[in-house]
Amino acid sequence: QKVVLATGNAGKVRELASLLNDFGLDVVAQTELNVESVEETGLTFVENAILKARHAAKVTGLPAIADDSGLAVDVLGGAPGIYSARYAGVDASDQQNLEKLLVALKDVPDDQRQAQFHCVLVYMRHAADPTPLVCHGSWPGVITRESAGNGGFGYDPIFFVPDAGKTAAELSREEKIAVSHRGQALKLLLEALR
Ligand code: ITT
Repeated sequence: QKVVLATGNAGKVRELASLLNDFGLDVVAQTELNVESVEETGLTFVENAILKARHAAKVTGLPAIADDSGLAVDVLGGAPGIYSARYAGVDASDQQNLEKLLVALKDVPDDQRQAQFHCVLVYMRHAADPTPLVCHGSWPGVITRESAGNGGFGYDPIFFVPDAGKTAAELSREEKIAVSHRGQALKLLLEALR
């Protein structure tokens, strides 16, 4: 079954595509099908994931999977949250977003730096699917004071995982997906699709 992966984020494609293929889907990234990114006007991860999946399904005529995700920092009241990709501006790089977060938390003591990653994965059979599959995963951690590690993407270098004793960017791809927000959402999605 051919499915479009409705994301322009190469980090998400790296973490999701091969596992979806192993499951038996024939995953094509939206960039390969010239699907443009859609404006994320929703106010929740769920709404934005549905917007992205619906758009890709409409343009390609294929079933679509979308990932909307972000980092919620407790002391910031859950920010940047759904705005994680645009935290330092509309065209901000991962590095700029991460640096802005370190500055925002500059005076926050070590015991108040808890955060959670969230990931919502949506599967839509077609653009008008009235019952999309919606799966959520979350992952707790602590925001560090400086970057460590080269793996992963986004905020991974400053997301310390207490159980692992290192940042998400210091985990291998396999180690990260086994415990991450995305890995948990993916597990639920594959169970629902089975
Ligand atoms: P698409 O909408 O095309 O999928 P995007 O990068 O715009 O790509 P989002 O709107 O879902 O995706 O934004 C996700 C943000 O959360 C982005 O800043 C990521 O860097 C960050 N993020 C999500 N999952 C992450 C992870 O596993 N590790 C580090 N950062 C992550």
